[in-house]
Amino acid sequence: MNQKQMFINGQWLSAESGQTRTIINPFNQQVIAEVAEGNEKDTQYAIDAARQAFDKGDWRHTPALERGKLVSKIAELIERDKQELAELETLDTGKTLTESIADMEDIAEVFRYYGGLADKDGGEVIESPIPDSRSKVVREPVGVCGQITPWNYPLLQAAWKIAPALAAGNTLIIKPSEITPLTTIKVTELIEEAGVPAGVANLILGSGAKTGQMLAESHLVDLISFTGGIETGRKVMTAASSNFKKIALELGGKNPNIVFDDAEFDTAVDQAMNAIFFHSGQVCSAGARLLVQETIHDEFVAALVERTKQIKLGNGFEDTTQSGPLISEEHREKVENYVTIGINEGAELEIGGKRPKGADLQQGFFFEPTIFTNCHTSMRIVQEETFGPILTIERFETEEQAIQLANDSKYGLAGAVWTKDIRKAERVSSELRMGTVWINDFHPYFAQAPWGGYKSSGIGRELGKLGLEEYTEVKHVFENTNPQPLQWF
Ligand code: TXE
Repeated sequence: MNQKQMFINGQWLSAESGQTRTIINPFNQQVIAEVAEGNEKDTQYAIDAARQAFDKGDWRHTPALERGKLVSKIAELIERDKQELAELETLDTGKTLTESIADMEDIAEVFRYYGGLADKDGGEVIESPIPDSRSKVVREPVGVCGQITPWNYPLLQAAWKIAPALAAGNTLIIKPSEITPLTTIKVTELIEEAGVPAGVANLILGSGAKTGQMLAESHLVDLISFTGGIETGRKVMTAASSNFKKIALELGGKNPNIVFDDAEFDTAVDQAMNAIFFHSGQVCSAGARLLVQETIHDEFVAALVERTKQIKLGNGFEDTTQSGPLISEEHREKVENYVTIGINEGAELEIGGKRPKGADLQQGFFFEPTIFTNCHTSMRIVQEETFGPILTIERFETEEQAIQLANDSKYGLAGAVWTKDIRKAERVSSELRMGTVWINDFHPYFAQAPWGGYKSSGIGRELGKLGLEEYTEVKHVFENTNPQPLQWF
């Protein structure tokens, strides 16, 4: 098996230490790749390359139109290799191929969007209050960007970071999750093929504690963008304070899905399933908390349990599979532990809560879709991100109570409200302290609209115009057109 390498300063390299890491398919634990395992030395080399390319290279002076064309070219190459990329993503994460193909289409769209946006902000002329002067505001690239991505949407998360960083004229070092690096490696090949200059986009592979931590700490890095868990996010933020680098954090959520009794019942049931069980709940915006109005609670739960019994777990490459395995044994143990926590807290287990029995599922990290009722916001299982196929159901009576329960969380990434009464939907959505609110839907996101969280769900926004602005500094340039001595001193 060929070893997959890192990409630093335009060259494909093994780790300086010679170490490698074995990548496995979470569906059957088969080895799918050997990849270089970088450490602090490799990371320093990548940081130096990105620094040099930013400070001494032409990239930041390349006209934005040209940078945009290159970013759009990457979009075309991703589309060309969509099938190969999707298969790699399914091998690496276990998610269904249909989902991976949809991911690749979204990813190409993200590159295309930022390719088009690159030259659209020409700055702003300010009406100066001082006679004989000119004043303008321009946006410039931030500099060297460290980018750390997780394993649930490996290439999608990388795309949200790489595309705007390049479009804005930065140089970057991307560090994918050590357990799912394959599509990021492949897209780096496409970035090279598109003709992005050496040193501008660098890829480092290795453990978060060594490589990621160093990106967050380094004084030569100007911005760190991180998507991952809340505890790691805290470490990244602390490390980033060493030189007050700019930070962007996306730290997940525990997202409420509020269903009123006047909602379209069957659609709300169907979408509540999708909200939580899509990609086995390993989605930062998963609708893991269902809030159902008292009057329809029992009927709604019964319908959900019935539908949950029919979920087909299996190999992501088979057409009949609806949901794949969890990402790793370690993660499955975490999810399993939350079932014990929920039971001990007094939640009622309606379905699931264990590893499935099927003979074809024994080698993979599968976990049954699980539903708890009788849940309250005082429970850890309602407050903490399980990041697995665990749905907790709470009851509410009034609109005010639904809002109060939904907001009773340290997180604030996303939420949804289901009702036919649009005034009520608008009232509730304006009260929810979340970065995204869906009305009569769950999960839609796209390149044009910003994504990010309130409260402990993070800092900053990705996607949309704001996602590009995160990668820029703002400079005010003031010119005195008739300079005179002040005669003060
Ligand atoms: O993520 P980590 P883990 C949540 C989810 C999950 C939990 C832990 O609840 O169960 O996080 O998952 C890199 N300095 N999310 O442990 O550690 C690491 O190499 C710098 C939500 O797998 O956050 C990887 O590239 N970087 C989330 C990235 O951080 C470090 C998606 C994410 O890994 C580092 C995934 C360090 N000290 C998990 N330590 C979401 N927001 O969608 C690790 N890393």
